[in-house]
Parts: sequence; structure tokens; C-alpha cells
Amino acid sequence: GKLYINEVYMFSVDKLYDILFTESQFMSDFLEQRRFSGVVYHPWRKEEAGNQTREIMYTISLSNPLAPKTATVTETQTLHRSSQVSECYIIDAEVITHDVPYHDYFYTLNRYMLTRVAKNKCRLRVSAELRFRKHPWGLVKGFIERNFWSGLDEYFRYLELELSKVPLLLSEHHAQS
Ligand code: YK8
Repeated sequence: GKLYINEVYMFSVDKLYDILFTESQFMSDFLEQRRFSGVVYHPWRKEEAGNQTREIMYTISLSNPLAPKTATVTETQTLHRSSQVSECYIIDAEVITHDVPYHDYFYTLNRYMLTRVAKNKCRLRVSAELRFRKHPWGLVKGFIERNFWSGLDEYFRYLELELSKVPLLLSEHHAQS
């Protein structure tokens, strides 16, 4: 896998969880700016192993000349049972992009680790993996890999940028009240 984000933020780990994994204002603004549409959240469900899972569906806009203009996505998030409120949250997100060329060959596995550093301080680590469901031949594999990593690079660079603005918004909010 590739480590995309490894950052410390000056707010609580619960706040970070709310921002990223509930239907927060941050997430709806972020998804809108990224031109995600038709977002449907299914509720969290308990699994036998003690983990919780949910599905999120949406449509993304693509600018890759080799791909269609839009593609539907299914994201299955698993909140790991070792997660503990105010301490740590581990979420795996399996992302399947339908409609793109070779979509049946690969999927994405993203791992989000949110940990408490202090009362109002937390760390976020995000890593991503490209996984193959079928074995493509060399040329196709290289083609998928190039397009895959460039798309992900852009997404997580933007997520990190937007997250870095959150403490600023909070302090502005305090200044007003
Ligand atoms: C999630 C990985 C690959 C895919 C895309 C595929 C093009 C393939 C084209 C050819 C478009 C939000 C990505 C980036 C779409 C967006 C996906 C997101 C960012 C010609 C082979 C969606 C995280 C995520 C995971 C995988 C990303 C796709 O929360 O290049």
C-alpha cells in the first residue's frame, strides 16, 4: 500500500471521525467540490465478528479522456471492532468503480486510522492499495496502475488540503461567538 496522509490535527479524534464518517457539512462540501453526485448512505450494520459495515453509493465525474464522463461507485466501509470512542477508529473502505475501462479487474482498499494524541489533538493516517480481482496482462496492468494512482493522488492531496483548513474554521467560529 501507499501512505497518503499522516498528519496531526488540533481537534479531538471524535471530531475527526464526525468530519469524515458522518454526513457532515465538511463531507458534503468536499464531495460537491469534487463533483460527486447522488450520494446515498446506507446505515451502519453490526456484523457477526463485531465489526460494523455500511455502503455508500455515488456518481463521480471523470476528466480522463480514456474513461466515460461519469462512473458509479460503491464504497463499503468497515468500522473495525477494535475501534474505541475518544481513542481510535479504524475504517477500511473497499471502493469499486463501475463503468470505467477494466473496472472488473481491480478495486481499491483504503485504510483510515484515526488516533487520539491528546484531548484536542489527533492523528490521521490514510493508506491505499490497488487490488486485482483478475490477472491482467502486463500492458493492461501498467495502464490500470498509472491511471489508478494518478486519480488517487489527486483525491487525497485535495482531502489533506481541505482538512488542513478545519482548525482555521473552528477558531473563526470561536472568534464570532
Ligand atoms: C473514495 C481509483 C481509480 C479511479 C479512476 C479509474 C480510471 C481508470 C481508467 C482506465 C477514475 C472516493 C478513481 C481515481 C476514481 C475515484 C476513487 C475514489 C477517490 C482507463 C483504466 C472515490 C476513494 C476512491 C478510491 C478509488 C478512486 C478510483 O472514497 O482513476
